[in-house]
Amino acid sequence: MKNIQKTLLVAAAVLAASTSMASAAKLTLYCSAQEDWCQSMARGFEEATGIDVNMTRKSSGETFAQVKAESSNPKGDVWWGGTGDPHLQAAEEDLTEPYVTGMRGELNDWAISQATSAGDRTIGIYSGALGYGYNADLLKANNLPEPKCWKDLTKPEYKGHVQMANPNSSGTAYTTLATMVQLFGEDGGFDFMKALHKNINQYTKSGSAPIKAAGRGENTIGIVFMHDAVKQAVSGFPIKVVAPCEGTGYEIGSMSIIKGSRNLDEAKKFYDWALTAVAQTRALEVKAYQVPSNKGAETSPSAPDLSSIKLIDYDFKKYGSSAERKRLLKKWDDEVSTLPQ
Ligand code: S7P
Repeated sequence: MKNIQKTLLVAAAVLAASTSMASAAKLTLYCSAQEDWCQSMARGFEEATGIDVNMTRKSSGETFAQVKAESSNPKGDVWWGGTGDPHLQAAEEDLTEPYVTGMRGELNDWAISQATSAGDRTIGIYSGALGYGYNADLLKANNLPEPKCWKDLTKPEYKGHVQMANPNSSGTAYTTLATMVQLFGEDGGFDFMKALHKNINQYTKSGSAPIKAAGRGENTIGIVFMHDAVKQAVSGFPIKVVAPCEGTGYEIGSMSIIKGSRNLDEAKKFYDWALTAVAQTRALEVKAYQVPSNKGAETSPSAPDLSSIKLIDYDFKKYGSSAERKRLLKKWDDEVSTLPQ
C-alpha cells in the first residue's frame, strides 16, 4: 500500500513539474547580429518580461536556410537581425508571418518601407553602410599604399591581403555582391568580383570575421559593414575604416516572425519590445554602431555618419527577391568562386 502511495506521489510530482514546464512562457530566437548583441537582446527581453529565451546565433544566409529547411515543422519564433535581403526573400517565400506592430509611429521611414515592401512580414531594426577596414600596422609593415576605393582592392599588390565572407552564408557578403552589381553594372560587378577573387586569402562563413581577423593581425583588409570595423577600432585594435570613393551599398537590418511560430504571443511581445528605444539603445553596451530604427534610441558619436557617406540607391526589392538572390549566388558560385587564384 505504502509503495502504491509513493508511486502515486511521484507520478503527481512529475505531472505537476511537466505541466508547469509546458506552461512556462518561452521564446526561441534566431539571431543574425553579433553574438554579444544577440545575448544582450535575449537577456534584456527576459528581464523585461520574465519570458525565457532560447537563442541561437547564425549568419543571415545560414538562418534563412535553416528557417526554410524547418518550414514544415518550425522550431524558431523570431528571427532578429541580419541583413534585410534574406528577410525579404523569406517573406516572399511565405516563411514568415505578417504582423503590424503598434510601435510604427516611433520608427524611421526606412524601417517602415522595409515592412511595406514585404507585406508586413518583416521590419527594419537598424541600418549600416558597407565598406572595409584595414590593419594600419600590417599595411605599413607590408609597404602597401592606403586603399581608398573598391577598385584599389583588385590591384595586384594586395594579393593575399583581402578577406571577405562567402555570400551564400553571409548577409554582409551578399550585400557586397549586390552592391558591386548596382555600382558597376552586371558585367562590371562580376568583373570586379573576379579580380577581387585573385586577392582574397579566405572566404569566411561570418560577415564580420574578416575585420576581427584584421584586428588580431591575422589579415590585412576586411570587407565588412563599416560599423563592424569601427567596433574593432574603438576596442583598441589598429583598424582604419574606409568609405570607398566610388560610393557604397547599405543594409536595413531586419526582424521577422517565423511562420508557424509555436509561441506567437511571446514572439509579438519580443517584436514590439525590440522596436522600443530602450531595447535598441542596448546596442551601445556591446559597441554595435548601426543606426537604430527607433527615432528615440541613442546613437554613439563613434557610429559612421550615413549622411556623409556616398550611398547608392540600393534596390532592396530587387536584390531581396528570391529569384535575384538565387541567381546572383549561383552566378558567383559558378563564375567566381571556382576561378583559380
Ligand atoms: O551585427 C553586425 C552585423 O554586421 O551583422 C549582421 C550580419 O548580417 C551578420 O553577419 P553575416 O554577414 O555573417 O550574415 C549585419 O546585419 C549586422 O550589421
